[in-house]
Amino acid sequence: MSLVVIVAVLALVLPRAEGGPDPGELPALASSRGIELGVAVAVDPLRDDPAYRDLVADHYTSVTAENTMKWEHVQPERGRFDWSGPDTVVDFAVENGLDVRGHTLLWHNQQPAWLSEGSYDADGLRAIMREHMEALLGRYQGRVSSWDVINEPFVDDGPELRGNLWLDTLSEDYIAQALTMAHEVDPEAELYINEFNVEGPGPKADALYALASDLLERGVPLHGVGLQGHFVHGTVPDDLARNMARFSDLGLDVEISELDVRIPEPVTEAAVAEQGEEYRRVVEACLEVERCSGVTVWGVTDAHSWIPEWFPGHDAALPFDPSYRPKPALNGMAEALGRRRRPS
Ligand code: 9MR
Repeated sequence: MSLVVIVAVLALVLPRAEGGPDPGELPALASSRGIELGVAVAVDPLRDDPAYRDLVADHYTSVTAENTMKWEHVQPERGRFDWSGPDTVVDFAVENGLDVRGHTLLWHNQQPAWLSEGSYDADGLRAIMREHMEALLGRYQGRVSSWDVINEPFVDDGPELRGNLWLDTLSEDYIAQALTMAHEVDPEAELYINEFNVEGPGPKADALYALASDLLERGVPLHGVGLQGHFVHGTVPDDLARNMARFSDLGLDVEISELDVRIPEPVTEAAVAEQGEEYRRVVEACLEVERCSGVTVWGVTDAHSWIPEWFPGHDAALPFDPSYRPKPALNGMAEALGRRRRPS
């Protein structure tokens, strides 16, 4: 191989040094700034792919199970629990000194048919909720530090609460009831509401703010809000920090819980470079906010992302490419963590 080829290959393979610290320092930098840098993981590559495991362990401080802790996987039939996937994630995290965000308890998607198609009165549904929480939160108590208790409670684009099994059966109070129950089951866990399209200010973000304020006033055990952060390249809000700060000012932790920045095809080198700036800005926004507890990226590499399947015509949303090479997004996060101090 000629020198030119070797240099070209190294340039592709090695993390770029310019513009910030080595991405290998990401976990130490995040810890020194007092935030988690997390990533959503899938069970199969975690079991079968050592390079995938290394990417996670070498660059992040926490993991979220992308799918395997959801109700349809954990309790596919009433009273029958499958711990194989969740155990894989939690064992991996413990072995590598990573924290675990629990995702998710009450959601309108990925429910098993016995649950979504069953018909229950309020007491019956509350009993099901308790069985599920006692099994899941109970099993991982002390190893899963926070839970998305409520996922996506508002309709996609609006401020109205979403009709779902829980709301239809238990009324709007289902949110308070679920948080209270989760706190009874695991009093140490940080309990979150997680939502999308609420990252910048707007009517849906205002509705989440009003809901959180009301729950806190009533003494309901809510500890944080997750703003998911599924962004389209070019539209990452400028006022992310301002919107996050008002939740922080309520005394809540606030995090970017599912960050990705999808790029409309054709994906150009320029767009990938700009995406690096967008990832930098998101981490900077978190660092500007006193109670921002972290940023979690929604998937390890572009080969594992949910984007191409769900948004045909978009791709390349994550900090590693399909060949596991680091992208400017990884450097962008390192750059933000390397230079931005937290407010005192
Ligand atoms: O990334 C997840 C994807 O693999 C699943 O097919 C999908 C099913 O609904 O859920 C995705 O994760 C979602 C997360 O749990 C909640 N916020 C939106 C995420 C993307 O849809």
